[in-house]
Amino acid sequence: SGPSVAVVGVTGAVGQEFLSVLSDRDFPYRSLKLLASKRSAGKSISFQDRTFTVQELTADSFDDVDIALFSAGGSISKQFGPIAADKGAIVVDNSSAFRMVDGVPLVIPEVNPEAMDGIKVGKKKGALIANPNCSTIICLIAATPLHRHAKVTRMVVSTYQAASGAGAAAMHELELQTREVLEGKPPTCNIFKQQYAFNLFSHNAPILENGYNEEEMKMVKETRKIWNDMDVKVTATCIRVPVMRAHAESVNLQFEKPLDEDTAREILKTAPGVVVIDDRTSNRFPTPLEVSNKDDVAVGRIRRDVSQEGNHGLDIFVCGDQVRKGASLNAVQIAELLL
Ligand code: 11C
Repeated sequence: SGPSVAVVGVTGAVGQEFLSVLSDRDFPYRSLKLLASKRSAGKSISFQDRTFTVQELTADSFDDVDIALFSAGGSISKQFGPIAADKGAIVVDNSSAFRMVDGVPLVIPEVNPEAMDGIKVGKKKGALIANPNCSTIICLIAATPLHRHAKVTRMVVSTYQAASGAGAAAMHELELQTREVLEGKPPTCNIFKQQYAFNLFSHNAPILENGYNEEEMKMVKETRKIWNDMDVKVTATCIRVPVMRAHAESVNLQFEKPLDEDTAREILKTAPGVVVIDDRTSNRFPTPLEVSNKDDVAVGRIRRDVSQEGNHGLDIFVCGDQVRKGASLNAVQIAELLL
């Protein structure tokens, strides 16, 4: 019993993690279709004691599919997402293709599940639901409980983003370059146009006319949509760091109402999807390694912003697994809400 599920882009880093998360969470399904490009069609994938053959993604792939989890890039989503939805599938799309489209819910289950009210498997009605950008998810998992308490008026984010955000090939390139540099060889630069190992650089997303890159503007626009607050001021600087699979973010928050750091810490301790690691005595705070392969987003360095009057500002430091909560876990949690 359960819905019939399709995974689109199953051979990618997020696609593979979709399978792990479905299994870890015992997601109920009646049937499972693994879809990818022609290049990967025919490959065998073992999953839950069965061997599946990867099928080529075509317009006919979605007959009788209830839930389609997409992570094959924006252009595949644009091409096949609407086809799947027309055929009655509920598409949970991990790309940026539909996030800012009016009427497409942009959902973090712990934050705004109400945005997808009325969309359910069994209604025989397809839909598109967008998974936010990983940096936005990881930031808002921590910032939202504080926002609910004291209303964020301005948020300043600086990110330290892992290789996984640019896909499995970028993770491979980081590993390869690290070896090459240690061996005194010139680093192979295929995915990024500059040395990544032992370095960091501005996020590789295209730079826009206002000087921000697309990744930064995603944080601005997606936060407004998810919080349903067009007035919240958000600015971001996004940086790629040589870390494998978890993003870190420094988040400065300005509040309408006062919120002291002890109250903030208590709020975060009971917030869904959050674990607080904030031990000043032993200088133990969240790290990307510690949250890798974990579901929860870790929050620490919780402190009053001394540049602001009274208790109207806080600084926090957040780490979350980009492949998991930043992408696949969030999408599977959305799928769970559809049942
Ligand atoms: C990164 N967030 O870490 C990006 C990748 O809009 O889904 C994912 C881009 C997106 O590089």
